Amino acid sequence: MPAPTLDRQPAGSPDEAALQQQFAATIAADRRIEPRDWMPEGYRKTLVRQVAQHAHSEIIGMQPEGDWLLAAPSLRRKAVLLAKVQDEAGHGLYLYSAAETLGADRADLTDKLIEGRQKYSSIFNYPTPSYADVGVIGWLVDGAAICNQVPLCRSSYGPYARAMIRVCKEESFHQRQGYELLMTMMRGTDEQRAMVQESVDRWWWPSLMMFGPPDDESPNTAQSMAWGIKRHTNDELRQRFVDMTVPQAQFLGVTLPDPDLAWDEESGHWRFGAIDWEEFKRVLGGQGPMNDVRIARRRAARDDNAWVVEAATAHARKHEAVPA
Ligand code: FAQ
Repeated sequence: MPAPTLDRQPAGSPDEAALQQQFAATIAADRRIEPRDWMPEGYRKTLVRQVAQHAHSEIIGMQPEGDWLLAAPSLRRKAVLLAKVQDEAGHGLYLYSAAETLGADRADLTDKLIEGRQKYSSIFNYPTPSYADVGVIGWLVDGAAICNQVPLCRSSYGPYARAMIRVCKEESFHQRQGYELLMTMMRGTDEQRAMVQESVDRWWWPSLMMFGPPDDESPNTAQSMAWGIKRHTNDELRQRFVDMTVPQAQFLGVTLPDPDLAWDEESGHWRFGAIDWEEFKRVLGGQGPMNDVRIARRRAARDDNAWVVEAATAHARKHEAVPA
């Protein structure tokens, strides 16, 4: 794919002020910015940061559930899980491709992830010791991802917004398969019901942290919203997720581990207790239960498979060199 022409302006092009004005008008009219369009460097950098973090999350996010592929309890469950984990690889590919339209290099982004210079979602630093975790990840983690990502289908950057449409369709399917798995377990034995509850107890609070820091501690939200990259604040989406999920928990028959969870008639929202932001900071700082394992595996995948990339690249070059 040719590199975008962000910095190259054709001779006789309007000066930067006019380009800036055109960009602002496109955003104000809620139209899309495309790779060929001029964009401020800050806009491009913010998108590369967010899209790369998102892509890394999808790829690292294959690991927690991937751990259950060989131990799924039936062929059907194994096939479903395999399809889901493959979908996550696909989401990573769409997102790395979107980042490439901004001039980023995928191999470079991967290096930055492995060196700790780019982030991935905090949620994937928690372990999956129980098979119920597969269902709870589908229900809560994919559920949170949907809340966060459906508005991104209207993001101002065209390739990101379009990638999100397909990602969201697949995430909805993931969420339903997780919920179906949990419903099946809840109809099973007391031991199975206890497994589901124990898993919900571990994943509930980390799922709320997925939406990012509270609005008054989120350095990027205001600018990202002004640029139409984000459409809602972190707290707005977190509240939307809680409101959506509480009735689902009631229907499932599990208790969410928050004694302060209460319906607020006046606002029409579920009020919830204080999130442990110190834990969030620890996980972001590399001190989560699984940070080291996740990055070590990603590093091994990059290094052990380098020969495949080399071979595929050599093959592609050979074909490029042969005239059609
Ligand atoms: N984890 O100023 P803000 C999925 C960072 S995909 C780690 O609020 P922003 C699918 C943030 O980057 C899940 N870091 O930042 C799946 C920033 O650091 P920086 C991923 C976090 O960007 C399901 C700093 O904190 N989804 O689950 C987190 O405006 C099941 C300050 O934060 C996306 O990436 C966090 N939770 O808002 C796969 C969606 N939160 O970069 C497998 C797209 C914040 O300045 C299985 N991203 N940080 O050093 C977004 O919507 C936004 O980037 C937010 C953060 C909302 C995540």
